[in-house]
Amino acid sequence: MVNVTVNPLTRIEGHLSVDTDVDANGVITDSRSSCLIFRGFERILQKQDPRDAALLTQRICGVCPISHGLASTNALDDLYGVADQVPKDALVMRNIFQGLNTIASHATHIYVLWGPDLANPAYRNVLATLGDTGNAVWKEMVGRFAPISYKIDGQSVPVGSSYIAAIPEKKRLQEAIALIAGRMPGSVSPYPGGYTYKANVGDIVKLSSYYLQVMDFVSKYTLQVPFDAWIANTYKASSPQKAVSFVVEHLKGLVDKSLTSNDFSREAGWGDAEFYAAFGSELVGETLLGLPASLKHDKIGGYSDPSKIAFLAYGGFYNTENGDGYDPTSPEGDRFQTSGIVTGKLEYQKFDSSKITESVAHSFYDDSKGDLHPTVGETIPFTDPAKIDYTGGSDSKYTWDKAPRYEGIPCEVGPLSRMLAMKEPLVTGLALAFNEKGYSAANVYTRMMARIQETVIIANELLKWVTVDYDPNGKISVPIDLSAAKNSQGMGLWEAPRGALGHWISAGSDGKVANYQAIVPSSWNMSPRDAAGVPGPLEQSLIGSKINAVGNILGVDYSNPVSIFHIGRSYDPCISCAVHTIDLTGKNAPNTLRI
Ligand code: NFE
Repeated sequence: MVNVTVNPLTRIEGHLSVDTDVDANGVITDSRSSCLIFRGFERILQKQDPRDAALLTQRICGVCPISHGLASTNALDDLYGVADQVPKDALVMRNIFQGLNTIASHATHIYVLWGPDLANPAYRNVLATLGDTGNAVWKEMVGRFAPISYKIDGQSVPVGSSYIAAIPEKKRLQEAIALIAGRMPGSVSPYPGGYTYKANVGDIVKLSSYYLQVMDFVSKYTLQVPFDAWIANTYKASSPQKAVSFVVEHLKGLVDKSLTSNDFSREAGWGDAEFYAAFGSELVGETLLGLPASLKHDKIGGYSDPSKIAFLAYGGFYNTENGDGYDPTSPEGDRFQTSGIVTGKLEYQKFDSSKITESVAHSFYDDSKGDLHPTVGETIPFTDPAKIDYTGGSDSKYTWDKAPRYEGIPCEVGPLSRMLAMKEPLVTGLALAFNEKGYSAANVYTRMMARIQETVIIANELLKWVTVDYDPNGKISVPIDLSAAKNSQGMGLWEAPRGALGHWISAGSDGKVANYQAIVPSSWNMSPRDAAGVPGPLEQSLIGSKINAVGNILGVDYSNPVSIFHIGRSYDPCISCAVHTIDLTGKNAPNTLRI
């Protein structure tokens, strides 16, 4: 057994250590996910004016401040008892605000954070089985995704084209957000009872122009078919099977073109042969696309035991067809992206927020009260350094992340869970196809496809929110009664780019914050073992995967565990969010952490 630790896992937000035990065949037999920063926002919020929570929680993270601002605003709408009165136009503005952030976050992740792994030198060896064509494919991957310039065969290849293109795209989207939110990050526009800025006709015209540029980027770098055709044949397809067939036929054409014509000069994106060559699972690569069997791999980032995992979505974006007001408990139908629980076997259940608990048995917190619902949750750092133990054993404490559970089950959250919960045809079709063949419905491939598909869907809805649903002459807020906060509670359920985000607030008899708990997407995905010893989603998805899984032909290279990179990054982790300080010693390696 060899211990392979990736610490820190880079190109994510914050400090995550991924620690694995790997056997002689390169198969991961055990894993630990350690979030090595502590930030203490939940404690900072105590005794504050509740209204400041929507501003302060945006400082949890510079990537998804809007999500924290809106989750907090939802909790405040509930606390002040005005959720059922928030005007429709304020809800539309909040949707536009979040939609722009989600697209910016996904574009950054796909092209700047995750994509560069496709330029890993290991792929040159994999693709060498395709001879000159394979080498050409690898050069294209480097040319597309490399974050630094490379030399290939003595020739310099500049920094990747899609990597470079995504950066100004993010800048443009940040500008669009600032247009309707004053600034980004750290906006003052989400406010209980509504939204503080009423976009005017000029803003709508400018937002439409930003939108057209986003569409151009998505069509050119991601889809390679006209946007409307993609929407009609996937998102609006009459069945999951039809959506999958459309994409498979599209891919076959691209694979044929790439592998036969040796034409790699296209400005292309994720629909390309190389993505599927690199990620050619038996289903997608070999069975559907006819790629060589040597490119098959068994499992990258899937779950071995479907009874120990579920997919959770709280529901994102208000359903503006419902008019004014919304339900803070997020029942199905209240949100554009519906709430729901999908089991590891793809069975659907209704979501019930009372079933959420957090365990801190293996986290650096006082665990004397056992598992707690977030309305009574605590964030009390433990004080016994002797308990620090990164082995993952039954008494070990190895992370600042807590372990959220739904009815005791670890849950994956994020685009894949959202697409499954809303029964989006393409992603549902892919998940069903994997499931039917005995593979985990969730893996690196379906996670990334879900993120791409969600970008397209939100871009589609964004235009409707901006040009159809929003009325610049409408009402943008209702007043709140500050005394209503006294001895009141609020729950804000929302969807951040990385998944289900919940804020829970309780105010005391003085109307000030008595308790505040945030359970964020990366708390779920990066969670450690719980009191029952069940590993979190990232930990489970690593166990059973090969560190050099791609193609089964890499051999075992402990020094370049490329699939740990792919799997870890496929969740788009954000540790700043998950733990909401830094280690007081300033040293973050596991065996040097002291408090
Ligand atoms: Ni810091 Fe966040 C998002 C939230 S984290 S990026 O999206 O909430 O998992």
